[in-house]
Amino acid sequence: MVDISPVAGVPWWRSAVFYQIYPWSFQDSNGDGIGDLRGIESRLDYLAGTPAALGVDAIWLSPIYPSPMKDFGYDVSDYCDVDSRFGTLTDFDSLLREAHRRGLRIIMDLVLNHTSDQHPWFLESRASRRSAKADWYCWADGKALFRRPSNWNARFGGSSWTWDPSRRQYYLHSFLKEQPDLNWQHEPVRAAMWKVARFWLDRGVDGFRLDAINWLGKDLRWPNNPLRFGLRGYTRQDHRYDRDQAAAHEIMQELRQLVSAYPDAVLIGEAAADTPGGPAAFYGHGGDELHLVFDFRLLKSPWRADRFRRFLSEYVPAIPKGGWPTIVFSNHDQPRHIDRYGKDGDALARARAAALLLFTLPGTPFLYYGEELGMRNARLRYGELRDPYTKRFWPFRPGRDPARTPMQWDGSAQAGFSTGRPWLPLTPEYTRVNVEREIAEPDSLLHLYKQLIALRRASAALSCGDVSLLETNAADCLVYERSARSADGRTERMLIIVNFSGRQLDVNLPERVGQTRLLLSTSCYASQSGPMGKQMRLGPDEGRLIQLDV
Ligand code: TEU
Ligand code: CA
Repeated sequence: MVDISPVAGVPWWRSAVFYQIYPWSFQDSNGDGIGDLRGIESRLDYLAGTPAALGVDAIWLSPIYPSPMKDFGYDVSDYCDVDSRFGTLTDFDSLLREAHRRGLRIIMDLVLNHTSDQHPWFLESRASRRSAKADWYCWADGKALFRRPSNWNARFGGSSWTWDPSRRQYYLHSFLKEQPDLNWQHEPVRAAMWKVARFWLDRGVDGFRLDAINWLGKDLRWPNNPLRFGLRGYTRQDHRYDRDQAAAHEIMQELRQLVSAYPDAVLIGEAAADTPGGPAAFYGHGGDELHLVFDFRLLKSPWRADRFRRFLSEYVPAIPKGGWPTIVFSNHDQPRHIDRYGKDGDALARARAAALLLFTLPGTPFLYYGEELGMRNARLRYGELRDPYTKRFWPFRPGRDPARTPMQWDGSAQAGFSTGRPWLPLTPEYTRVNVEREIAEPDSLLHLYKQLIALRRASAALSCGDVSLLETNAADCLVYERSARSADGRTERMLIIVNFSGRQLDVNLPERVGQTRLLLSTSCYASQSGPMGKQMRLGPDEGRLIQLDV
């Protein structure tokens, strides 16, 4: 058994289900084709607080701050306000109040590594080498005439250095050139950003998702990155010096200290999957950094039992004591998992089995809006694209716009998202794949999500129990047990079996599993729930949730 959590006194974010809202795309309230805060507020009943609701516990809002939107909000020009496209601070307070009234928490997205080039801090910093904010960003002289300070490449293509004619120096940008990197070794930068964190915590938000934290530590002497084999600029170098330096951990420790004054606030970090030590490094030692860290190795994995097995046998045990895993299959940066898993098989069957994994693997699940419906990646023409990263690598990389299309509420024009023309097109499936339709269909993916969330909520074993991996005869099946001792001293045990193959499989369970009772099958064709034996036949891509010792 991997002991990963005490059952009693579990902090809310360990047993919670998070729902990521991409503000551009959830609900438009004023017909301009762009989602907004009033729109989100009008849809809260869908998420929580009523018996019909999905039943999630917290919303992660991708950035809503004023922004030139070069990176759709991840280029912030004012950290303490709301972009006028999305509404006002008053709208935000109202949204937070209404969410809290339903027992729904809200966490903000905090972009620490960089600001927009239109942020007043950068405007001042770039104005002159003698300005009060001269050292707030990463400025450097060229190595020689017309030579950049280093060979560093930006995540979104091209060099990380751009020449600024007014300062006659280069500035560093790890992403777009409109996203200059802050200098975190400069104390006033930290003080300013911690003031931002307090601004939102004092307003009542429940924590932060921290953007791109492994970029915070870099070598300010700008040594060249060693080269390696790769297909394009960014992967052709080993990012030894432009990210992943130890300084990021100090910064996280400082933030954790600050947040400890707000006992219920959660810190969730986004670190690239290939950061040294893996994402687990950001839990710190003895719980002195982040509460949760995204693990993108599942987010990038195909539909294969061995990959998910590795999650249980390697990734989870690597998490230091006091840490807790996250389960995330989709987000705003990657193609939706229904298409990733379904590439060479039955997409819907796999999305259903994946839902079982999402809510029963040990860790805090993160849903990306619309995945509960089975929303697909949109096939967009070049002229329809909005995201500069997607445009730059189109059509060679799938990019991000295909997973950012408007939420599909119903079968009417614009899917109930807007009365105007949406900022990105709807997926063509929306007349079939939408909330209204799936509420009416008992076998829908939406109902399965709801059912699983409810089962998870009622079960200490599923929400925060221990986990152990079971070996069986079937390598294409993942079999694991979750267990927890309840207050009356009884042990609750749940068995999860997922068939990752597109074929029927016979699985022999070890004798020691005891009595079994089927609680749920992800297959629409499966037989009724009830008692079952040690040998079972699973349908293609079928997942089962089984109660033990009943
Ligand atoms: O992403 C950081 C990150 O790791 C990206 O390189 C990601 O892999 C990329 O989007 C390719 O799919 C965060 C945000 O999630 C992303 O939306 C922002 O664009 C980026 O930071 C810059 O703020
Ligand atoms: Ca709007």
